Amino acid sequence: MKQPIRVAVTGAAGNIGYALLFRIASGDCFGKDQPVILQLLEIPPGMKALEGVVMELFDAAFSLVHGIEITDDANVAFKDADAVFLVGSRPRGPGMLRSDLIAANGPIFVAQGQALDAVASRSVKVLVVGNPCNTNCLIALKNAPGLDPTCFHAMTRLDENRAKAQLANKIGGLPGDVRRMSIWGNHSPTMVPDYRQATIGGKAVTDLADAAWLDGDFRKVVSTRGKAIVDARGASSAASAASAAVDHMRSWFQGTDAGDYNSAGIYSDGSHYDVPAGIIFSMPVEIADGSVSVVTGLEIDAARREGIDASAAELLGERETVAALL
Ligand code: NAX
Repeated sequence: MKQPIRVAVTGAAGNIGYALLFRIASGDCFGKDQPVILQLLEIPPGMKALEGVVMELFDAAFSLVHGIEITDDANVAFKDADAVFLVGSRPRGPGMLRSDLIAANGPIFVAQGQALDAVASRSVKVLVVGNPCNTNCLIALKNAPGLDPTCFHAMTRLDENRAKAQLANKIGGLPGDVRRMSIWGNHSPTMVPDYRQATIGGKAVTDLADAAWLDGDFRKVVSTRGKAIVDARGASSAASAASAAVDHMRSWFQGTDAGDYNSAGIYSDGSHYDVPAGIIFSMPVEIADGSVSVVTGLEIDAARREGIDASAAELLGERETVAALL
């Protein structure tokens, strides 16, 4: 049996947390032979509910769970953590502007960035899920100067999964047959779902689906799916978000599949695809042995270029809004 790794989850009693913890505990994320110690963070009003979640984890009798700690102190939750899911934050409510959400959630990521800097493993992998996840990720990264910026990702895997499901449903086939489907930019309606290199069952998506649909409804459905779920469910995506977080962290720890890549919000150093430096921008990445590299040489046509530039402009604006927190 391997040595256990330490996995921290914030907002552990929330909707995403509830779906996520059981997937981690069952080995879906880190492997069926990888024990975990769960270090769960909540704010004081969430602690009682978290105790209930822990009772259920206990009752599920997962052999891979070698310990569970619960706390309302980030310095305890992140101590020696190898993997961290930053989920805890406020979801956007009805009528709430994106700028209101940034103002409400930004300070959380200052404190958590500082705690990661102080106590986490120096090779920690931090996935920011709480929205606005790109900018929250930037805040956490900037408040953890002792950690390499490559330790931080924002989650756009849910957008990638949504795109794969839409393509498979339209063309025929399984979502798992879709390869090389990229999401560029912000986890917001300005994201660019880029199907131009995508294949399904080895065949180019552009040969199988109508161009008007790909540039019309496909893009619209993928980029506004979060709102559609809220409208239908009365609550934001939870189980599908948890599933995407599992997929993202699994790829980060175990690598991307040969011949394929996945999307991740990473810290831009300005050297890829003319994306400005100093923002967290989703790009296609390949991962091997925990090392993440941007897929280079992809052709960007005029429509994608315009979308990428618009999403970068939005992220530069968000960075401006949180300048005092960086
Ligand atoms: P919930 O409100 O169900 O749960 C959030 C939990 O976080 C609560 O239990 C709350 O007590 C806790 N919390 C709040 N502040 C905290 C802090 N400072 N430290 C620790 N815990 C804290 O929301 P849920 O549905 O779980 O969503 C969580 C976040 O994920 C939201 O910001 C939401 O917008 C975001 N999402 C991100 C997605 C993505 O693809 N990146 C998709 C799904 C989701 O919208």
